[in-house]
Amino acid sequence: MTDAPSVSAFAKLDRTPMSTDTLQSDILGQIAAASSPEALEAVRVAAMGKSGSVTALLKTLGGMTPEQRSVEGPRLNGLREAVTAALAARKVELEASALNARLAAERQDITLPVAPALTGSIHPVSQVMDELAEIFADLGFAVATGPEIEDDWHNFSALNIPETHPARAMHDTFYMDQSPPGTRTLLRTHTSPVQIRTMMAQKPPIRIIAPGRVYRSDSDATHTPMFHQVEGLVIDRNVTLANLRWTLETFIKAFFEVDDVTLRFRPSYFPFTEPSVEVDVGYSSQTNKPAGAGEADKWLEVLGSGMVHPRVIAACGLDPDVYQGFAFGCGIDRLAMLKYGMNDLRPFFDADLRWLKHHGFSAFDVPTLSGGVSA
Ligand code: 2U9
Repeated sequence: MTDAPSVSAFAKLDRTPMSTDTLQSDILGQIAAASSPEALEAVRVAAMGKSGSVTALLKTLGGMTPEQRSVEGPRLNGLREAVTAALAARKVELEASALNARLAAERQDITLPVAPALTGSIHPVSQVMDELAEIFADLGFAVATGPEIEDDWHNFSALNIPETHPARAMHDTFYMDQSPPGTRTLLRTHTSPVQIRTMMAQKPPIRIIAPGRVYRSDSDATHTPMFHQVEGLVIDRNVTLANLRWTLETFIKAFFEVDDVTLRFRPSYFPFTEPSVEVDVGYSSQTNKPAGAGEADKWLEVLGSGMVHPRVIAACGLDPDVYQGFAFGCGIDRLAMLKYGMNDLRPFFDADLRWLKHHGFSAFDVPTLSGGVSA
């Protein structure tokens, strides 16, 4: 049963054209005077709500004669539209002034000196980078760096990844321009171009690690579009897979600070190494740390590696019959997660002080091998 007002209800409202105009200007005045979203909502309910003044008038249309309706319909709809538009416009104004008030209240002068309570800590990624540099320095490796904006050739072609190679698609590359393949610039997808540049600029023996930011178009709990990698390269005469194995074993023991760590070397494939080897670490779900044969109950992949492909050595202008080498690569963020028991990659880049307070390191905690790298 509907309760459409009758003509008499319409009559009872004693509506004249003047009273509609008065009502409209009265409501518009109330809207303009509303100084908060709550006050505006009260005006809206009083006018347009179920028992609102405008709603009551609109209901009278149902009881009118066609002649009355043809006159009153457009007038009342005009009233409704004017009130609706004024409500929407005032809402936008109130929201904008609330935002401005909040921005003014929360204004920070970033040129002021940092308050003692906010003094920073070392980010876990920086801590791990320092630990890596310390461990590899002890093994005779220098730290090498290079540009983050690279070209096709240094990022792909020199690494035996030709234009048609599926690895180019696999890397989800961020290209910087639309130039033809071969001359395009891109955000480096790995730190390998640093090793290419080093091989082209220095004579062997070469022993370097290349830590730094890399970029791939990928995002979920374990992937971020920017992440950190460390890669290592050794080039000399008479370098063998045994040298690779010893180096990685020594590194992993020092990094995880576990002497009897168990490692598994699995055959794999990368275009830039042949043979290629992936390295898994035995892990204890009890301690959430790498463990010896007795306690480890699962394998976790930590590294990719292999003997540098002869074509890569030749691309850098060296004779692959004289020089060989090994290379390895791993995600620094992943190393930090494994070592310090974090399970989500995204907070690494949120700049959340609570997370940093929990996981950060004191600036005085400089990693040293003698003190234990993370002591
Ligand atoms: C040169 C020659 C060879 C570097 C290597 C890997 C294997 C590898 C991935 C691990 C996880 C990258 O962060 S990740 O996605 N890397 O598995 N990287 S060998 O090989 C090179 C590099 C440079 C001149």
